[in-house]
Amino acid sequence: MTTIGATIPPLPLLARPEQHQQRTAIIDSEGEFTYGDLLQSSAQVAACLLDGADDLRESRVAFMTPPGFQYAAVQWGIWRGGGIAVPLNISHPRPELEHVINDSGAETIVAHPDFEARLRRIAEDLGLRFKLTSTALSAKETSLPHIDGQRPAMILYTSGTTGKPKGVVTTHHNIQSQVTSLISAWGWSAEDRILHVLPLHHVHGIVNVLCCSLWAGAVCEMLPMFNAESVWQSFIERELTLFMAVPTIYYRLIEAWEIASAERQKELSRGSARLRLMVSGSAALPVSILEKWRDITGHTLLERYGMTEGGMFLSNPLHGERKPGYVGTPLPGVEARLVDESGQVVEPGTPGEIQVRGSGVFLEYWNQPEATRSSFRDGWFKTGDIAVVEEGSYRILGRSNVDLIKTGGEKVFALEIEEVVRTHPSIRDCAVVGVEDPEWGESVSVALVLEKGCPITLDDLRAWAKERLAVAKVPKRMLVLNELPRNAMGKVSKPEVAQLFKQH
Ligand code: MCA
Ligand code: AMP
Repeated sequence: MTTIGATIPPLPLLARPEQHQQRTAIIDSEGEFTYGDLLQSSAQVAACLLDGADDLRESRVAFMTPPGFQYAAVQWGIWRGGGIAVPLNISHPRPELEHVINDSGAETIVAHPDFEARLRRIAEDLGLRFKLTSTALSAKETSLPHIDGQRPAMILYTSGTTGKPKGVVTTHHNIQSQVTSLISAWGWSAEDRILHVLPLHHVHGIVNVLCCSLWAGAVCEMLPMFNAESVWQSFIERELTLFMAVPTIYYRLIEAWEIASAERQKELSRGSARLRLMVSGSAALPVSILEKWRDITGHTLLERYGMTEGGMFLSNPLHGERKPGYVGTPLPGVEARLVDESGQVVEPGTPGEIQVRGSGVFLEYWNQPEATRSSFRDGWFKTGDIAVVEEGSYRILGRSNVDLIKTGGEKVFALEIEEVVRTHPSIRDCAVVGVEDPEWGESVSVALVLEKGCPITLDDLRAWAKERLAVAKVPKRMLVLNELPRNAMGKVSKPEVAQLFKQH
């Protein structure tokens, strides 16, 4: 593709490619694309979405593409047209997709032809405008609106402590702050080349990897999905400098290294040692994984801590000691404090809830003013994570809500899963807990009380649940009980349920 003079937008993230039009921005399974290609294609997507209008005026556009150049072209096209980007999870079953599309009030769905069958149907049923990426990417360019950085840019769905996942709204300025903080903390430059293996509906994959890479003028090499062998092969074959992933991915990479021959192990280790930085986050990094990875690759993983509601908050240093089991100190542009239950800042060495503020912190939960209000105190965002500061570095101790589970880097809410599982005709009652797991961090585990004469296997339950719930929410372990353990108030005792799983 060649650039045919796309209008350069004033938003800093989208304007930066002007400096390196001819340089490679993205490499994916379909080929290599320059920053000029990205400017041109995103202008075409914007023109297609505008369809004669002068501004999308914050209309929500839900979109689904495989990881690759088209994802970035659509995301930027939505932004350049004045819309709000709502990325869809490619592995979601229909009910989860419908929740995101309905809740965000999306008026348009954009889909890569690979996903046409699933999404055209939903668009027709819900009466929404439907566009294929193949159509959008061949539209004729038009003039594009001026976009103010205060305008909402993106809605990402995240499980919270009530109900179904909530839409987290970030503005262009929020995203820019999240990006520039990491660019300076982790020393990004145009010389970087990052391997992208993460899903593109979370901050980790969208902001930390894709947007930072594009801001820096670096090269982002996108694999169609995570696969341990492909990642190791890329470490050997490609001239990579950066890699970022969740602990489960490092666990899988270690597993693959361990079953390789001694000769192959040496080759894999040499390949990975050439990178300049490897980062872990989205869930606690077990010290055992950090140590094993150091033995294999020579890299001490840089662990950092963040949240959909504000990007990255705390990080170990790029230069200097990375303390195993700790998530470091506030990133540039982030203020953090620990607070007790009465709202007082705790004494050093005392555990408290992490609260943060800064220009990267989100605008609001979409259409949920009460949830937005109650998640802030005096301008500080309440993360719900409990930590302690020791020798200047934060150590995460857990979460204030036991019903939030982190599995493979995905946050899921036990009560939401229970509500769905209870609708199974063979199930009278259930309780979902997260049980410590070396691969997944925590694994979603369900204790069931069955209707009389209605046996059910874990395979049956998983197959049934996969049609209704995101893969991460589908229970991995199951226990059948005569009744659920309850406390004196009659409330299900989750610690006792978790204990029963440990005993089994
Ligand atoms: C897949 N499965 C899962 C998960 N993912 N089960 C529990 N938790 C999960 N996260 C299911 C599959 O459906 C499959 O079921 C079985 O587990 C094994 O599938 P497999 O193909 O081996 O797994 P995978 O597809 O390779 O996925 C594992 C993964 C993936 C690569 C670790 O979960 C992943 O990409 N996680 C990263 C999520 C992430 O980016 N989180 C960031 C959000 P069956 O065997 O029945 O078919 S947090 C965030 O953004 C904040 C800001 C932050 O701090 O970063
Ligand atoms: P999400 O809401 O999916 O963005 O997940 C954010 C949550 O992931 C945080 O509130 C933490 O509970 C957890 N998290 C992210 N990074 C880390 C980390 N390095 N250590 C422990 N927990 C983490």
